[in-house]
Amino acid sequence: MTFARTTDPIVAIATASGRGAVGIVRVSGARLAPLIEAVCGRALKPREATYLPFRDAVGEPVDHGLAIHFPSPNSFTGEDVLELQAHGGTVVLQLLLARCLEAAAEADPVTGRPRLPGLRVAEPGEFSQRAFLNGKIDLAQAEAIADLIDASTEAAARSAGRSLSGAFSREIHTLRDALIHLRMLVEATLDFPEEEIDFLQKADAAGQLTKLQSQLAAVQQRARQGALLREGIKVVIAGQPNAGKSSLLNALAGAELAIVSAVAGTTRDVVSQTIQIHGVPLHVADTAGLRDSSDEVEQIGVARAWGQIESADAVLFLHDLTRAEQPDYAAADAQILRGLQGKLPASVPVLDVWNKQDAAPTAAPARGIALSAKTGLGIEALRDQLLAMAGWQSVPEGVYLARARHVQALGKVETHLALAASHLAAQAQLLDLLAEELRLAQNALNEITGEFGADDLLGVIFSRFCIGK
Ligand SMILES: Nc1nc2c(ncn2[C@@H]2O[C@H](COP(=O)(O)OP(=O)(O)OP(=O)(O)O)[C@@H](O)[C@H]2O)c(=O)[nH]1
Ligand SMILES: [Mg+2]
Repeated sequence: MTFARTTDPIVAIATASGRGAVGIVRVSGARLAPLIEAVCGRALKPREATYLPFRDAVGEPVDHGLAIHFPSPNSFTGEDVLELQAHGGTVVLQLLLARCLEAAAEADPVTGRPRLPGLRVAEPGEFSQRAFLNGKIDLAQAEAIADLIDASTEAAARSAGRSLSGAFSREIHTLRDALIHLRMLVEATLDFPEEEIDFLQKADAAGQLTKLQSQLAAVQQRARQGALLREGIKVVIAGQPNAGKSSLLNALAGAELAIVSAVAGTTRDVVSQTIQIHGVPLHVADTAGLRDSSDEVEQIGVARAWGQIESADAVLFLHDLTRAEQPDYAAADAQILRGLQGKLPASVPVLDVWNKQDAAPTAAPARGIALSAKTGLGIEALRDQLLAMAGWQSVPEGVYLARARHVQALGKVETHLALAASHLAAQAQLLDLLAEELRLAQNALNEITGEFGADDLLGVIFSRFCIGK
């Protein structure tokens, strides 16, 4: 969708496709009264549900249901909105949608002009886009709507709800207000250069900036947690054949997803499953055992395993404790470790997991954790470790769902504030540069709530919405 600030009236089926008890057709635009008259056969009281037949062109009922009129500006989009709640069949809703389009084009008996000129089917996200453009919600809230719909865990849904209610936006506004205050101070000083040092010192500009930085750090932490809830991380289980990788995936998932057998080289294809730990989605991939093989299919499996490892956010390097002390086993593990170190950036954690503790006579080596995929011993400890590897910390005040975009923008603010601090601390107090960094910091903050921003950015965000939202 290209981002156009059109005000054409729009219509869409707002509920999911398929069969359901109730389905909703939603219309938004200016002055819907003539359309309402045609489809509902009467005027509607504002914000009151009325049970009536929806009428076709000759007045025959298409369906019976509830009609609600939300006159502008007290509606989701800020425009006039009509909601028709009909029976939730695909055909019924399509008929109703078609009827709205048809009625819009019909000549109004009073004016002789179309009842609702230009009514068209909405683009994905266009209702939310209008809500944003009409100041009903800010950009972070609009994104939270999509995130709430897409949420795959309860924790994600709760934090999306928190963002939607404006908790995240309020924190951004608090930061912005503090930043504006500081900017005014600096800009004022620029106008009276002879007093500059004294003035900024008296107002404790440095103290204000430090406080702003620590407030930002707190918001960044919660936003990072929110992004984690939304996106999760990818965990790859790797190791030699027979180490128990498939058994571990099954133990983590609590289901027999991957084939387990005593035959080395059982797993060929990657088997992936998303599990939740405290609401954080972890996308866990079981891979083929890593070894040189002359079997063509196994070779492909091993190549796929390395492909998975390269895209991992964290790796569980599995070892068989019952064989760990055998020299050739240790040598093969050492070779795999070199491979891991060669392919993974330093930021990707690799956890050594010593499996088959139930059957192992020896104590586990000091690094990593020991467990038994078979008995479940140590699996809870692994879950906690996985959360820590994902960077999860439970934060006291609750997380709001954030996106990678928000985390990036906050990172930009951080950079500009750090530069501002260095200009302020410099002997000569580089006030012009200081002012500029503060301005850039504020721009980055505004990107989050969309108080201003490039139109193409808005287009990208809203086009990922579903139609009718
Ligand atoms: N005693 C014991 N046996 C285990 C444990 N975990 C796995 N095994 C056994 O080890 C063998 C290999 O297990 P898998 O889970 O198939 O191992 P894998 O690493 O997926 O093997 P490949 O797919 O061939 O690479 C099976 O016979 C399992 O029953 C464990 O914790 N304790
Ligand atoms: Mg396997």
